[in-house]
Amino acid sequence: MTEFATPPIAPFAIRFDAENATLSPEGPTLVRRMSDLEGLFADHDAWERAVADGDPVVYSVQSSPVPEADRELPQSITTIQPGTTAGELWMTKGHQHPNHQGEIYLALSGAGGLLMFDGERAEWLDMLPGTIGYIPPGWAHRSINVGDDPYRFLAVYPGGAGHDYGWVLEHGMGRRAFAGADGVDLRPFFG
Ligand code: M6P
Ligand code: ZN
Repeated sequence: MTEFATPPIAPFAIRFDAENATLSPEGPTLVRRMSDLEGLFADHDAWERAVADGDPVVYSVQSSPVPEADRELPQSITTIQPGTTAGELWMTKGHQHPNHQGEIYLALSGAGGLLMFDGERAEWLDMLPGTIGYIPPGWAHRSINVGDDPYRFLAVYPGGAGHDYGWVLEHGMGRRAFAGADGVDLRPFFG
């Protein structure tokens, strides 16, 4: 048997309920409201008004009980509500993995986009149910709801990957996604 400094958890089954987009047994659930997204929307005044006007839930992340620890492989289901703030589509905070590890997303329902940025290049993937979006090492990633219904996706990532949110605040995400007349309108991040 392999020896580990920190013993991994024992094998177990996780039930994925596709209709309700839940994992059971359940791990922690994270809820992010508008007030948790300071500095992320281009229009700061509009963000402030949205916080004052009910501080809506923008997205939630339900995890399985697999811990975020080295060598483990946690999963989570993220649900982003439909909406815009001064035209900018509702989105996750977005993060970089400090050790530049990869990650995969599987779109479950609704219509989304996966925006990735490596500091120079920006890439956009349309995420419709059944699409696996591959996030290569070194690409910061943000998910966006581009439709009128909640957008849900399953994420699987290395437990030691971490979440560097400061990287996104410092470098941006290359593009911003706005609701356009014919779908998503991708604009330069700064300016
Ligand atoms: C996915 C995974 C999680 C992440 C979540 C929300 O479920 O990538 O690790 O936490 O999306 O994204 P963020 O952390 O950028 O708010
Ligand atoms: Zn990640």
